[in-house]
Amino acid sequence: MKTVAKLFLVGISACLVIIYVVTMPATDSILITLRPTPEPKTDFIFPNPLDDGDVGHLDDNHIAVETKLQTEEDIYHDPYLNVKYRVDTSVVDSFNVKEYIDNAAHDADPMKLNSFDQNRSDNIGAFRFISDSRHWTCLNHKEDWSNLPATSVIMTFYNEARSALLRSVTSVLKRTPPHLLADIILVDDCSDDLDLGRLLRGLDPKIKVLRNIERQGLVRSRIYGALNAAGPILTFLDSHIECNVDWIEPLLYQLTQKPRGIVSPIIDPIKAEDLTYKVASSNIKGGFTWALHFTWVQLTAKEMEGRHESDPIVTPMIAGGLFSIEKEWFFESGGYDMNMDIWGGENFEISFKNWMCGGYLYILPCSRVGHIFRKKHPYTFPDGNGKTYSKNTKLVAEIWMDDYKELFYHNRASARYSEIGDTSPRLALREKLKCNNFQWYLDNIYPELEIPEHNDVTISFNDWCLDSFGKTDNEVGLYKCHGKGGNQSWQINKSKNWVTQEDVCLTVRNKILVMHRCQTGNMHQQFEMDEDSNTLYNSYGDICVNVLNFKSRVVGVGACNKDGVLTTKWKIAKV
Ligand code: UD2
Ligand code: MN
Repeated sequence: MKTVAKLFLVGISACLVIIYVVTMPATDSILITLRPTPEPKTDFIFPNPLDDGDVGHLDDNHIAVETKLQTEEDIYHDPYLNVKYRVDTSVVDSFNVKEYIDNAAHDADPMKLNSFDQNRSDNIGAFRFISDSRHWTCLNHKEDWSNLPATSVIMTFYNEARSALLRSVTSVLKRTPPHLLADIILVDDCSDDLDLGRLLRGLDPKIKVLRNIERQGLVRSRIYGALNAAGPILTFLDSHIECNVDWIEPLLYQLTQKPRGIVSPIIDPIKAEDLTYKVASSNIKGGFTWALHFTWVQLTAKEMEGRHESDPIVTPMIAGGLFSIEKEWFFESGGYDMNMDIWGGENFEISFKNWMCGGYLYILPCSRVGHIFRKKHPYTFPDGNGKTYSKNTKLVAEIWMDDYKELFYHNRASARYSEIGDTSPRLALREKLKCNNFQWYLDNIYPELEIPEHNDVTISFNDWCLDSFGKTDNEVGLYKCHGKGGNQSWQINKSKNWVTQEDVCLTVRNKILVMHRCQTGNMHQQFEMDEDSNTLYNSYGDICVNVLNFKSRVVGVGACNKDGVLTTKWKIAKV
């Protein structure tokens, strides 16, 4: 027993070290960037009256937990992905706020485990009053809220701080009229703390808890949640949020008016450092960069013309975490791409898909939900976060962005070499839904997005193209020109004399050519393109890029028009 316990401790410490090391260097590029939060304006009603909050009025009885061992029957087998999760059926019929919070994992540094101040979160407790951040005109709504459909709320979480998860769930219970709340599905994505989700069942009979047997990431977890949801509407929320007053009604009402689409609340930032609730502007929408990095952007002058602060915001993108959608439309439009792992990318796919395939995306300023925005991920990514983000966004680019995927590769070079598996089922979905193309989306939904000029070329000889085969440090060769760009698409950087595919450069290595990371000053990577003779000349070796053996498609370097060797005349053409 002792040895087992020791091993366990060693294991846990090793994990903590790994978590620390992996999360230390926050990769800024894959975090959501929020513009600086505007300070609350004077015309916001109830400006921050009771921000420090109270501990709520939940049942304070002692925990009476009788753990029933789960049997094989409780294990659900997902036919689609062959991944298992359990539905928690243990008896949990009461809940103790203090014990639940006190028994959470803690670290001496309160920012360490969650990337937000856990002590502060614990002190706030299960519930607090927050400022009603809506514009005052929202109170005069003219919509008929008497006949709205009920929603299921789906919250997936991985190693969430107990107090934050509890407050998220409590804010849903307290600020959603009971007849509009079908159930709350908590999906525990295999957190270390077995009781994190399970005990919350003691809060309310509407709470259902699923637990993944292996970590799946938020995409597959949300799908499991959706498959178990009873309501006709699905509302997805992160696990560190606080719903504000009347948050759900505007979302549900909009879906009764226009069922096929997605509605999001305005996401009010809760500061990670002190958990203060801030008010976000109602004049921003979701956008993105060509590296597929989510950004908030100001509404255009045209959109601001005659705009009222409570008008819906037509947005090219949703942030991704907080939104409502009809269950029927969610599944009919293909749910999520189940190939996406852990975190990231799914917000692009669901946004592009909705606009391109007959849906819409609105942000409704009269619905407000606070969310703790963090500066770095508090959790690990089994494959590393850069790699995972590249994979997920590459799936988006390959499936939804048509030729514009090249712009994505320009800006996220590493993605060119990510393995993404079979895209044909998602491409078939795009066919089936008779979706518009990406050009339509850009023209109609995001016309102000700047499209950098394409300067990609092919370099060919007798219809055989110079091809990197998508690999670094591997021999470059010839392949029949396919006209699709990709590994045959090159950029010629005249100032540095580089021939590149994003940040990898055509490089002379002995007599052959390989792709290697571009290095300023590396003479083996410098080629002059002579536009009269159409030759590629490396002055360092005084050599030219030549087809060495056309029959076996070998390319390499050799003397330039000397000693009877004929230098290859390349044809350069725009992709
Ligand atoms: C934003 C979204 C988030 C998601 C993400 C892109 C908001 C407010 N948040 O990032 O919902 O769309 O962009 O993917 O719009 N989680 C798991 N398993 C995991 C990792 C995360 O269940 O392996 C949970 C996590 O506990 C949280 C949710 O997924 O509840 C989103 O993760 P996050 O809060 O780290 O993402 P965030 O807000 O930075
Ligand atoms: Mn979040």
